Amino acid sequence: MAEEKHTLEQLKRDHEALAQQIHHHNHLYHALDRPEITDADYDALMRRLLAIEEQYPELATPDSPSQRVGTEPLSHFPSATHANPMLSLENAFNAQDLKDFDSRIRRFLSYDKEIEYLCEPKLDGVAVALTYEQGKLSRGATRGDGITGEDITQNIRTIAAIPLQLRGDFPERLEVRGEVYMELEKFRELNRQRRELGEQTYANPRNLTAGSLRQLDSRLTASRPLTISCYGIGALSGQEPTTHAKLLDKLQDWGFKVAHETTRVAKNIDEVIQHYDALQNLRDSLPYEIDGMVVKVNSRQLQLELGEKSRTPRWAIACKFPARQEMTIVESVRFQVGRTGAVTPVANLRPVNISGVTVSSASLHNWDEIERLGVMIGDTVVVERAGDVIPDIVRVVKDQRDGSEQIIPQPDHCPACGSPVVREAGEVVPRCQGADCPAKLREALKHFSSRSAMDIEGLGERLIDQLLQQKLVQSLPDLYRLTRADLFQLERMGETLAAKLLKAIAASKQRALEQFIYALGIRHVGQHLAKLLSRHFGSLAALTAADIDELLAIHEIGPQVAESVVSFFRDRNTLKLLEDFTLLGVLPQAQKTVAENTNLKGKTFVFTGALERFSRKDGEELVEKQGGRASGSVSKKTDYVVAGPGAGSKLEKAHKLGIPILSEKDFLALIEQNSAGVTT
Ligand code: I6G
Repeated sequence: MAEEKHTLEQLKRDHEALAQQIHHHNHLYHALDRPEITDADYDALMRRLLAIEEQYPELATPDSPSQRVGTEPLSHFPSATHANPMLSLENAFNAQDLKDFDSRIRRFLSYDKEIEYLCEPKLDGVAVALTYEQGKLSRGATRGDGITGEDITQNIRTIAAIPLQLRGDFPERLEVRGEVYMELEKFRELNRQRRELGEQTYANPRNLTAGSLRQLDSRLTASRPLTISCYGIGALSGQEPTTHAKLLDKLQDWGFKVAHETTRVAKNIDEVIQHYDALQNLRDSLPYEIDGMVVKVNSRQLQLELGEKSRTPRWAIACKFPARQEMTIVESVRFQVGRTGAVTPVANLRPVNISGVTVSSASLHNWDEIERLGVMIGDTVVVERAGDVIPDIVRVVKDQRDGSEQIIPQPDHCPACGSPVVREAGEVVPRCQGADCPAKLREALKHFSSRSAMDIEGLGERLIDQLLQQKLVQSLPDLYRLTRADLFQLERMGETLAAKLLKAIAASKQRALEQFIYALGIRHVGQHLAKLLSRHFGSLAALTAADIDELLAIHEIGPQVAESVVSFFRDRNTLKLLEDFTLLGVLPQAQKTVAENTNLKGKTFVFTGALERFSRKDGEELVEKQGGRASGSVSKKTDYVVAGPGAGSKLEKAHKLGIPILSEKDFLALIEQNSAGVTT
């Protein structure tokens, strides 16, 4: 009994230490953008924490970093009344509006000195209010109508940049306000993956953020790369900072992410106008979408004197940027074939300049979207640049029609290989059925060599096109058959470049299993699920052999993904592909768990009874791989006994000594949690 208590106390301490470490690294990575450890080391810390919580679920408290992964779905969101209303902002559109704002303020205050302002970017996201009690996140709510929003705490907890526990000398009670958003690069990557899969792409990062926050299943929210920028408070116990700039510094000290890099103090309204122009020039190079600049009186004292009107503070204004929309004409429509054969329509536009960028094509997404817009060839349309690299058609200007417009046809043959295309029930796009479609192969190669997949440096679109033209590559494994002599046939290919490319191709043979799974381009399996599958199965062989039930048993995997994975690995072409890869030495590496980072480290295991699910030797090997010890006899030093049917005296002795007894299943679960991804 004493031993068991000792183990529990120790695990609690380990858990606390791990949670603190994870919170710390989370903060460095997500709030400060200054990581100090690798992703793999971070994952290892998380796995150790999860393994402890698996054994002692009571340790999975709401402020545990494990809560970032989401929990059971809700039936609805409870309503959440704000302690103080979440106000909106008045709008300004130009320098004159800003000057008028300054004059109004000075008149109201009868102030003849210059007013200092703080200029902040207005991120295009979703406003939330985060409540902290005794430093712990207790509620996350949407703005709603400003008085009452929705309680989305479960979803808020999944956002890594939102602290679950405050740092430093935080106040007893605090309500922070901020904008949840998605970085453009993350948004584009998601859309790129969806486009390849022939799935409906998202219109802009804001809509995707709003949709992600409104998921009743927080596990889905957890899979979306959301982040936050905090800009104010709704309530604060204790002393308030004297300026808004100091408040932002405080927020950062307490662990929140603030948009420091684009926030400026302005001595007077003329400087505000300069910042507005400068920020507008920066707009296209920022990693997130902004739709304006928020100007606030910096002094908290003056803010209090100015107070608020019915729904807006007098001391702040949002100076909007012009919408990035223009009108142009759809001249024709072309069809693109993706990696999975999805045929998607793209509008060729009469070139138009939208805030400094010439736009000559727009995504039409699919035929549902064409129908929704009612767009035809020859139509005048409003086009918007809104986050995605490919602009969107917002609407058709129907009163510009003269009757010459033509319906956009749905192709019945693949524009690349001429094979029939079929649109299956429930699908929004038709797909090319050709097994040897060059367009599919081109896209598959692009995907396979991309950074998140096999990361083959130097193998870009241009080179892929050359390799295909010369018929040097006719399948994915062909990449690993390329020789120097082959490459020399290509235009502008010298000794150095060829050597570099061959080296990069060879290096990719050892990529992580999760990258390889992603690179295979299994339908519905993006980076996140590839990682999950890699962790769960640990080897390609195990994944290939998995059946639907095994896949469905994995948290986050539903019938659509399970069926897609099974049918992919049952396909004869896939088996041939995998065989070729193996013969060519492409041996993806499951992530090795560092023995130091497991909670089996230093623990002694005894196996007894008839083991049915693995041999004793395998069990002992697993323990040793994780830094533990296997022993043949039970003593006070034994930490766990793994008992199968028919266990006798060893089990009895373990009971007497109060040693935890694990079934084979418990043991496997412990190993699974602990070693997700260990090569066995
Ligand atoms: O909706 C908002 C976005 C950004 C804001 C805001 C903001 O500051 C950067 N600030 C205030 C004071 C309010 N709404 C009410």
